[in-house]
Order: sequence, then structure tokens, then C-alpha cells
Amino acid sequence: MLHVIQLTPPGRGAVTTLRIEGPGALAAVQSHLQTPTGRPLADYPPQQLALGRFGGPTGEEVVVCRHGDDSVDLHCHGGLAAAALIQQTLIADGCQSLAWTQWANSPSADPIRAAAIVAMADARTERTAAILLDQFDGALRRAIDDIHRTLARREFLPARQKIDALLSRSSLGQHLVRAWRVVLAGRPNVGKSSLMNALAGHQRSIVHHEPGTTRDAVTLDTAIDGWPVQLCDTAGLRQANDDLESAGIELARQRLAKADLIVLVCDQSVPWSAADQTLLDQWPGALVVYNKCDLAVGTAATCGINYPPSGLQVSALRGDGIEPLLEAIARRLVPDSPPPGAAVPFMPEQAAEIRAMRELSE
Ligand SMILES: Nc1nc2c(ncn2[C@@H]2O[C@H](COP(=O)(O)OP(=O)(O)O)[C@@H](O)[C@H]2O)c(=O)[nH]1
Ligand SMILES: [Mg+2]
Repeated sequence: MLHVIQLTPPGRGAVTTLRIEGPGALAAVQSHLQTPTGRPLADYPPQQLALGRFGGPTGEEVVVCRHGDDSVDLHCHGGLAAAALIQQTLIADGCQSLAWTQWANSPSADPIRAAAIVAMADARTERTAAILLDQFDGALRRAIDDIHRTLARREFLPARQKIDALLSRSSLGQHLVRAWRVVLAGRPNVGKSSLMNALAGHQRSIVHHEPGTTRDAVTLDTAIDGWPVQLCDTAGLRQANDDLESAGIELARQRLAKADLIVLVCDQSVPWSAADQTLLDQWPGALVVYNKCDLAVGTAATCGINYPPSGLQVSALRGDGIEPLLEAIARRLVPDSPPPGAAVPFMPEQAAEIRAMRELSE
């Protein structure tokens, strides 16, 4: 079957690339192509670029490259119209349109390689794209094959070690495309919204000196140390005075339940209180941050039995401590960043397959 596949995102770049693949691909393109010298495409050596017009002398300007007789790339203008016109012409000739994700998942492709290329299109940072590129280049496939061989030799302990090393990276792998959720929580007025703005580098949330201003959860997509992160500001956690505020607090609790990391923001200019302690008891794993370090330190703790935990000192207002906070967030999310070329399972099915191998090794 002859297929036309659009390899570039529709209308996003200056150039659109169409792949025509299957028996008769070269002839299908040739029948619509006019080169300046009239030289047929078949006379060009493979991989050499040819200029031409698609659809006669006044047709769409294209650059064509044949990989072989059954695979031709056609580069045209990046707008939607040129690619649509060329595809419609080829489809009228009997060519079938194929989504690029389906093309990448062709039965002959290694499923890991196919999944990596699809995921790479959704990677939002160079760092995550580089990890996916390593998996496309075979890092995960080689690691899995190696474990199969180790199991076949009945070397169960080394197999388990290799499996556990892979599984320790699966949480990172699930967050190469899907952002980590980092939620800023804390009592009202401690500076959560200000800190969110400072972390994101610009004003976004409503900042107000009245406690209880942030009525809903505001999210912001960013990258921290090359990892995709969705920062989430929340309504201050306390007894609400009105329905709108309590709706905001309910939304905050829902966000908190789904968080990968909670940053517990406290105000270091007021004493550590029973309310702060309650929040910390609720999320013992939270990253504790003392905001307003530009102000004098609050005096003795009012909650009596507990001392305030250690935490990072920041000033959302002045920008002090923001860099170390970003570093601490990145370290909490990804304590061991994988070295270049490391195998990383990046799909839930891959992690499930590896877990199944672990059962075999027991
Ligand atoms: N001095 C000082 N004031 C701050 C700092 N961060 C926030 N504030 C002030 O504290 C008040 C509450 O801040 P906001 O971000 O709305 O707190 P939220 O209720 O926790 O979201 C505002 O008046 C801010 O300007 C800081 O680092 N230093
Ligand atoms: Mg707020």
C-alpha cells in the first residue's frame, strides 16, 4: 500500500515534510513533479535534493529527496494549504493518508523505539527529549534484553539488581512528557502566591495582603533544571469564611492529594504555630520553606511542644533563596538523574513488563 504521512506538526513550522512510502512512491511523486531542467526524479541519486514544482509549472514549490524507489520525502511550504493540496492530489491517485503516530508504530518497528519517537514529540525540554532519544537509540531495549539473558542463565540476584535499577528510574520516566506536579501549600498570607510568581519569574497569581485571596488553584507550566513541572498555587488552608473560599480550599485539597511534591510555605516573621505543625504532620514529606526572610524572625513557637523544622530561607519579595529552592525542588523530584545513555522505562506498560520479569527472578 502506498502511504502519505505528514511528518511535521500541521502549520507549526516554515516547512512541512511529507513522506510518501510504499510500492510506486517514486512514480507517484514523479507524475506531478516538474524539475527546472525536466530531469526525472529517478535520475537523481538517492538522498540528493531536487528542486521542483508539484502540480505543473505554476504548482507548489517543493524540495524532493528520494531514499529509494519506495520512499520519497517532499518538503513544501509550512502553511496548512500547501500540504493539504499535495496530500489531496496524492490521495486522488490512490495513495492513503497515514497518521505519523501510526506510521511510527508500524508492525516492523520495535515498540519501544516507536513509543520513544511518539513521546519525543511531546517532550517539552531538551533534557527530557535527550533521555527519550537514548531510548529511541536502544538503551531500554538493550537493558531489557540483557535482563532476559541474565534470567535465562538463572543468575537471579544480578537480574534483580538490574531490574531494580531500571525500576528506580520509572517514576522519572513517567514524567518525561507529563509534568511533575508541585503544589505550594501553607496557611493564608504566608506568601504562597508571591513565591509562585518568584519561581515562575513573573506576576501571575493574585497577591493581596488580605488572607484568603487566592480563591482557586492557579497552575503554571514551567521547567526546573530541565524537568517539566506544573506549579500549583493553592488557597490558604484554614477554616473558610465564605462559600467561594471554601470551594478554593476544597480544590486545593484535591490538588494536594495528587501532588508529586508539596512545598509547605511558612512565614518566618511570625512564630511557628500549631496550624503550621498540623500541616506538616499531614504531609511529613513536604519540602519546608520559610518565606519573608527579609523580615525579622518571629519569636518563640506558640505551639509549645514542637520546634519548627529546618527549612530553606527565602524571600519571595526580594528573590533571596529562589535559586536554592529551585535546586531543592529538582533534587526532590529526581534525586538520581540518569547519566547519558542510561535506560529509562518511560511508559507504564514498560514498567509493568519489567515488574513481571522481577517476579520471574524470585
Ligand atoms: N516582606 C515580605 N512580604 C512578603 C513576602 N512574600 C509575600 N509577602 C507579602 O505577604 C502578603 C501575602 O502574600 P501572598 O503571596 O498573597 O500570600 P498567600 O496568601 O500565601 O498566597 C502580601 O502582602 C505579600 O506582598 C516576602 O518575601 N517578604
Ligand atoms: Mg495566595
